[in-house]
Amino acid sequence: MRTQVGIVGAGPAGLLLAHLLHREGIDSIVLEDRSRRYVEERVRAGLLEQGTTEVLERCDVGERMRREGMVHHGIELRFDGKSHRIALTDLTGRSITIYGQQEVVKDLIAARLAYGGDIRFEISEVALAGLDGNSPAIHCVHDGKRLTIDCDYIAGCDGSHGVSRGFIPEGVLTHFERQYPFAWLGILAKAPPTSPELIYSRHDRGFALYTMRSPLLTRAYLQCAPEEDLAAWSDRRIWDELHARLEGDGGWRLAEGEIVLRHVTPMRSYVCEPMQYGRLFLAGDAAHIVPPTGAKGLNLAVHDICVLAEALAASYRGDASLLEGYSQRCLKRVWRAEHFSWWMTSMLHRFDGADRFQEKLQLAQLDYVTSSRAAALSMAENYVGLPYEGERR
Ligand code: RFL
Ligand code: PHB
Repeated sequence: MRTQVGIVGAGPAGLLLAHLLHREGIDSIVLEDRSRRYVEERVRAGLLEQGTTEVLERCDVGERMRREGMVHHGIELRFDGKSHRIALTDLTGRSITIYGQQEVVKDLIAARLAYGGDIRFEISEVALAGLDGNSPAIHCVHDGKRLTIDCDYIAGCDGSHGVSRGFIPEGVLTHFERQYPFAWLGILAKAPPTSPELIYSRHDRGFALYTMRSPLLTRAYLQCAPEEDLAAWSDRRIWDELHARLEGDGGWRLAEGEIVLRHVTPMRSYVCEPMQYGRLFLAGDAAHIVPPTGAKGLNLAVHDICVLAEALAASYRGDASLLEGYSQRCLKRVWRAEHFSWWMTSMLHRFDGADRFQEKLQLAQLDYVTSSRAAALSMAENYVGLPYEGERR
């Protein structure tokens, strides 16, 4: 088999790349190791920057998002029992949208199938070959048969546990990494959100985040230990902890409901440089991870893909310079988001063993961000997403 671009992974990165390439008349095959149902039901991110929603709308996959997405103009930071609003739109002129990542994935799969695009689910044994030559290939097994797909280029969009990056020879990549001494226990509950905006709460019992998916679904996260045993968390314990960490003096109360999903997410920062080797280009979580406190992972993946799709299209028109500069162009935004995500994480979480001095520093920073317009603006412009290169505000 032959295609122009072989894409490993049908997460948001791989699916958006296939879609943008199709609009440029470039052929691709998407290879995914999970089932369609699994990827369409995997609950993860929910917060889309305005730049991300604009990309999805421009390429005609934003219609349902426009109808069902919840546009937000501010967030609340809560500490010392009090709430402080960061007026994102007043400060930056931009907004954010709550729309589940799995909904984005469903929309992209539907768009691809509608034009007869090739996506193969439940493939296994992916191996990449010939990356440093002119005709790389993907070997894999699909429906019990061995397949070889010859390509011009390969996109490694297979996330943080993917295999693509592992086919780059030893010594080529530099890895930058930070582990955090805590994780998030995430839930999805059939409970109507009682706050119109997201609440990020720094609390002596640990960080908590209150968010949502729809007028009927609450999503929430609690800081927990990295090796936390989910079995030790009854529904009652989860709700009690959310009440304790999120409800302040103002009288606001969250609503409880049936918990339909719970999971523990480790917190990690990671970047590999460069994000390319020969004819292989890594994008999204395959190349970099951020802790979810800044809500940047999916948004970064979308930016990588916009840069990559444009560069691939230019190379088919005879200009390979954008492809050569792919990694450099992405990494500028990646490192800004790495810093912002680390900064949000450090400011809002409880660090076991931290002394009173460190706690006072966290509170001083929160006080500054919520009382100085300059500091609030700096936080807000990072949170809503800095402009894409060449874009003006
Ligand atoms: P994905 O989504 O992990 O997709 C990779 C795909 O590759 C497949 N795969 C393979 N396929 C073939 N062969 C193999 N050997 C393969 N190995 C893996 C996988 O099955 C999968 O389908 O990566 P992608 O596309 O780069 O997208 C990245 C995002 O998923 C991720 O950054 C976000 O979910 C991060 N994130 C958030 N990002 C935001 O921008 N806003 C948020 O509000 C936000 N909240 C979150 C988050 C991530 C979270 N968790 C669970 C990590 C909240 C949480 C709790
Ligand atoms: C979410 O809605 O799942 C979400 C929102 C903001 C974050 C992380 C996750 O920082």
